[in-house]
Amino acid sequence: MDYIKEKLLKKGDQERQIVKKLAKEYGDLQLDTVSMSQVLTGMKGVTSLLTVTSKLDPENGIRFRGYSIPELQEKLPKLNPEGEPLPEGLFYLMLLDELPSIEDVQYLTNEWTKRNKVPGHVFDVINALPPTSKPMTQFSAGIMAMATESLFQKAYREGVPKDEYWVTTYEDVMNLIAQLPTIAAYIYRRNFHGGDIIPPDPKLDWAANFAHMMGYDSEEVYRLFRMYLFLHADHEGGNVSAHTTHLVSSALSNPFYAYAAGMTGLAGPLHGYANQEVIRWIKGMLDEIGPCGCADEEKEKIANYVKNYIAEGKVIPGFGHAVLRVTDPRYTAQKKFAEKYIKDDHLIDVVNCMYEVVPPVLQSLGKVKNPWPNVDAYSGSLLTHYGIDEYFFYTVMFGVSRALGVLAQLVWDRIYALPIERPKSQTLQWFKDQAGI
Ligand code: FCX
Repeated sequence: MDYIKEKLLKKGDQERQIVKKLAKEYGDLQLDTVSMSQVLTGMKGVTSLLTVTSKLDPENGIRFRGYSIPELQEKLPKLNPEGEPLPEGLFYLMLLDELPSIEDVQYLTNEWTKRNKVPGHVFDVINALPPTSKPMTQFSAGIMAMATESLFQKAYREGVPKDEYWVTTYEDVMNLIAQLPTIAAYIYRRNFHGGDIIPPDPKLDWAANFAHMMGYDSEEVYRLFRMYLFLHADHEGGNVSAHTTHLVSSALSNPFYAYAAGMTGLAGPLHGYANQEVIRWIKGMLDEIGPCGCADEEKEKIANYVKNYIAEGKVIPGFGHAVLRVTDPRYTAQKKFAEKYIKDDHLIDVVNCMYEVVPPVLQSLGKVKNPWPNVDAYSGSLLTHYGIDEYFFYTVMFGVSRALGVLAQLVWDRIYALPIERPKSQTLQWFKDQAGI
């Protein structure tokens, strides 16, 4: 048994007992109350999920197992002191609740390299779709096709005891994460580089290899990918991609089905699709108002464009959040990356200018709870700077990163032996009755 599994076994046994005890002995403890408004506006703030990998604070942003982004930029292993942390380290932390050493991170890099061979039929499934189909359609289909390899599904059919479900879940999760960059890069090269596929380089770490297979081989791009795949990995349990993965897996669907379902949720414009929408939106704006800096009259032009766009009933991608009430620390981390590595980039200047223009416009509407930029406002401009300007692909990259968090959590869902999820729904008549109308 590998040492990560041994650690999981030890820690998992203890925590499983705690979860069982809480459910049995404290089952009647009231944790929250639910208002009419919460139910009818997306259940925001209703405590109803157990997620151990990360927790989102509205004022301070995400903490992974208690650590903020700046703390992890300090503490997680890097390949060079001034570089970005390796996403392998974040996965280790989310999975084991322990800061990894560089050896732990290298173990994961090697393990994912060993497991990264994608079955041929997955590419056949992707190839069966027209190249014009959206990258997220191809990505989800590819993940579904990988389910033929699910060890959890096989073990379940063979009647393995419930307490051991997590063992094959862990194997599926490790295989999935190992193979996702290859699948994603395949879709990228198929769609945008005439199918000229680049094989993985066993000498590279997980993120750098992804960049390499997409065709980008500079140290700065490797660093960008390490940061990108670190920042998008998890945002506690209630967001659409995490919650969907968790919900589907609660029916004991295999990890491939569960994660594919999460990815179809990520593909929504209010969630991960905003990652690509931002660049499409900015390009549309620049086509209309022309190239612009951030002088007062240019700010006014941007503000008018924003106001007109909202007046058409549309949202400004990259701004707002269901939980956050401040500028997303993931935005700030990317801005710092730009300041460190990039000089004179028009698109990045426009993104920076939007930070000054958009929030006051959103505030003036009087209904937007968070006018500040989120993670998606910055990422596309960084990728575009390095030549990755096929913005229709960005959500696939987000998806590769999101696997780290939602799949680490899935292992814990199985360790805790969480049951099938089944909240109560009511009819409109019932809601009217509650209100007495
Ligand atoms: N532009 C214009 N209007 C906005 C807005 C924005 N960026 N953000 C919120 N609003 C509007 C909402 O549409 C809603 O209007 P309505 O009452 O007429 O329907 C009102 O403000 C209240 O919404 P609010 O409670 O502030 O926000 P929600 O929790 O409902 O939604 C999201 C949060 C993120 C979906 C919303 O801010 C939005 O649509 N943002 C743009 C898309 C985006 O960037 N999504 C990515 C978010 C995130 F990073 C992720 O999950 O990946």
